[in-house]
This record gives sequence, structure tokens and C-alpha cells, in this order.
Amino acid sequence: MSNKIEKPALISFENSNFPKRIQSLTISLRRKFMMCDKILLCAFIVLLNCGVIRSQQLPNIVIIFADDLGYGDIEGFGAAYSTPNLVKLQAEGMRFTNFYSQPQCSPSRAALMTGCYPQRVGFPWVVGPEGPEWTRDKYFVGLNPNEKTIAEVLKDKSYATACIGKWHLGHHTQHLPTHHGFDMYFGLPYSNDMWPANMPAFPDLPLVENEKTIEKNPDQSQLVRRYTERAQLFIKQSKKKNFFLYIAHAMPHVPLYVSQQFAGKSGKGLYPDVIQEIDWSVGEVMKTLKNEGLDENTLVIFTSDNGPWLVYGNHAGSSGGLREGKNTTFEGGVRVPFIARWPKRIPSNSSCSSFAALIDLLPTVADITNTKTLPNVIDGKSILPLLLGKSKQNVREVHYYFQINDLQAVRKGKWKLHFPHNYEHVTKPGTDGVRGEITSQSIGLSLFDLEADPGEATDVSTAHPDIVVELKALGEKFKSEMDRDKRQAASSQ
Ligand SMILES: [Ca+2]
Repeated sequence: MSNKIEKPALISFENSNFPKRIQSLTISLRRKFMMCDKILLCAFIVLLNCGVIRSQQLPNIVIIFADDLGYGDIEGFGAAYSTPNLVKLQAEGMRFTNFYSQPQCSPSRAALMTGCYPQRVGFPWVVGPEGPEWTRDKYFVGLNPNEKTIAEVLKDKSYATACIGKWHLGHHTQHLPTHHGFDMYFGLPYSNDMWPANMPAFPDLPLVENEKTIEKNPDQSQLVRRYTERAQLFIKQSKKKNFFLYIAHAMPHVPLYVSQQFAGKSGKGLYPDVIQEIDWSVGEVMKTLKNEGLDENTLVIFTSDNGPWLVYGNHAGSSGGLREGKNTTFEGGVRVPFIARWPKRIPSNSSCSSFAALIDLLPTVADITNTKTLPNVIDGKSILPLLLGKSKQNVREVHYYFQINDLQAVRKGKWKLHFPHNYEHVTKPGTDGVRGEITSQSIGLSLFDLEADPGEATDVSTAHPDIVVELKALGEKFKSEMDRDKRQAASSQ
């Protein structure tokens, strides 16, 4: 006896003995069903193209951004204290050893948000509230709404988006994260030292929820914990769809604060205590992702906005042997730790020495989410091939180092050419939160081999005049293009 299951015979109504009226009705119904099939197929294709279906397979994206954390400030990059959660992140992902921020807070955030050198989007300097003299022409400035932010790229793909922590791209209502692609915001709209305790000319420091000030001069020892709790809540509330979570810690920017749980824990001073609390926060976020079953399908990035603010001495971090620190275009000012974890996509325990930068994160996210076109010219390139371990080629031929609107250096391959410029150099480091002293020093046209000499100690320009000529020409060309093409920031004036 055969086990074959007989399919029911298909009845051909057209040739059957059914009455003509029933035959006609049946044919009509079948045509309607066929039409429905076609409509459903079309709808499926439309949904696919819109990303509605595909978005279910896209990763969640979490960017954790530390403030003034130097290249040597975490374990694995040179720190002499433990940061176990950041070590775990490196073991499960990829570390970049030539990753560039900008020299200061606001420009770095402009670069991260827009994929552009901050000079291109009118954000070359630090902004702040109306207060001291230096903020006079900057307190009304905000990110131009015509710029497409990384959050808006992801909103187009139906991501839920949250900005938790320091924004620093304009603090007036129309400049806040909720006007730049974020569904929610919770944090300080600018730096944690821009408050009366530091300088009486500053107004009270607001803690903002969406667009409303909910506290003034908040207890900064609780910020890391509160930001972490908000991040965990957002993950839990958003888990049914893709989400983008941007956590921009106030720490370890001075004034340093740490919760009771971490005070004295490192045994090595307040600065390491603060870093260990940030490390704890990273661990809590990872734990929440795992508990919610999301850690496999989430790209987690950890990095910093600039190098250590060395004038604060024992309240500043470490450049890990790189030259100078924050506010300069030497490597210590702009090279920062970068870790990316995305299980099954990014090879675990891997390292990348190709150079990359904050400006590359928006195009990388666009690449991951199949965003084909962006409305404005941007400077960054997708580093997805580097992240996936498919390439070790620099995604951009050249990296440009700006401070304010001054193009101070150019990197191509291992070569870095400094144009003549002045820079701040610490002559007397501060102690326990009190600022030290700086002098203005100058550097002439100088060439460094960053592979042999990452500390930029030996000028080899006379030995390589051809490289000097090439990099000088690249810099001059880019600077003139930038001056011609740059766009304006927004103003609330
Ligand atoms: Ca900073």
C-alpha cells in the first residue's frame, strides 16, 4: 500500500455540469482572489522597499559617548585601573586604535550628529549659555534643522530614538534633540562646568526632560546612575521595534562627581573612580540588552568626544602617551578609544588600526540601514567594511584636523603634516579640580610618521619633502573647498 498522500483533484468548474450562473460566480470570485493575491504581493514589495519589513532585521544601535575621556583612560588602551565591562566589550567586539574625535565638545557632537567636519555645518567652536564674555556670540547658536542627523536617518527607518545626557548643540528649545530626530531627551543641554559653582556669570544649569527644565543645578554625583536608569527604561520600552539610544555622559568632564557606590572604589583617585562608574554604566546597559534578548541584534559603540583636559592635572585623564590633549590637534587631543560590538557581524576580540572618525558614524549607520541617499554633502564614509573585518583599507584617503576654523594638520596613511599654528600647552597642571596654567606654543610646518612615532616627537619633513608637498597641497585644496561650501548653523536670535 502506498504511503503517498493523494492531493484532492482540482475541479475545473468551466467544464463541469454546474449551472452556468454558479460557474460564472465562481470564476468571478477566483479572479477576485487572484487580484487580491496581486494586491498583497504589491503591498509586500512596497513594504519591503519602505523598510517596514526589512527593519525587523536591522540592528538596534547604541552609542555611548564619554566626555573628555582620553586615549589611555580605559583598560586595554593603557589604563592602570580596571574597567571590566569595557574590557568585555573589546573581547566581544572590535577596538580601533586610530579613531578620531574633534578637539572639543560641541564640534565633536556636530561631527557625530551630521557626518561632517563641524566647520562644514557652522559648528567649529564650543557653544554655551549666556554668561561669560566668550559665550556672547555663541549662546543663541544651534544645529541647523536642514542638517540631517544620525537620529533622523534612523527615524526614516522607523527607529525609536533617545538622547540621554549632554547635547551641546544649542540649548534653546528649537535646538534641542527633540527637534533633531530624537523622540525623547533627558540630560544637560551643555557642559557640566557651565554653572554658577564654576563661574558666577553662568545661569543655573538645567536638567532637561524633552523640552522642559525639571531641575536646576542637579546633584552631579547622581548623573551617571540617572542616565543609566533612563537608558534601561528606554530599552525596555522600545524593544518591540528598532531603537537608537545615544548616551552622552557628562563625565569625566570637570567638575568630577561620582556616586557613593564608586567613591574611593578604585583606590587610585577620583578620576579613576569616575571612569569605573561609567564602566559600570556600560555593564548595566549590556545587562539590560541581554535580559531583554536584544544583545545579539544590537550594535553597541563606545567612544569619547576629545582627549584629556590636561590643565586639570589629577582631574584630567591620560592621552596614553600621545602628544598634548583637549583643544589641540595633536594626537592626544583627538585620538580616542573606540569599541564596537555586534555579535556575529563584528569579529570578536579584533582590532583595527585603519583610521576612522566620528564623521564616519552617520554614513556607517546609513549603510547598515540601507539608506541610499542623504540630502546634504557630508565628509564621512561608511566604516562597515572595517567593522565586518572585510577590509583594512582606510575608508577615506585623508583625514583633516581642524581647531575652530583653522586647518592645523592633515593625515594620509601613516603621515601627518602639521601646518604652522599656535597651541595651548600645560605648564602647571591643576590639582583637585582647580585649573592649572597654560602657555601658547607654536609648531612650524612639521611631518610625523604616526606608525613609527605616534607621540609626534620627531619632525621628519626634511627627509620627505615630496610627502610634505603632497599633504600641503591636499590641505590647502580642502580648506579652500570648505571655506567655499560650508553651511551655516541655526540661530535663535
Ligand atoms: Ca569634551
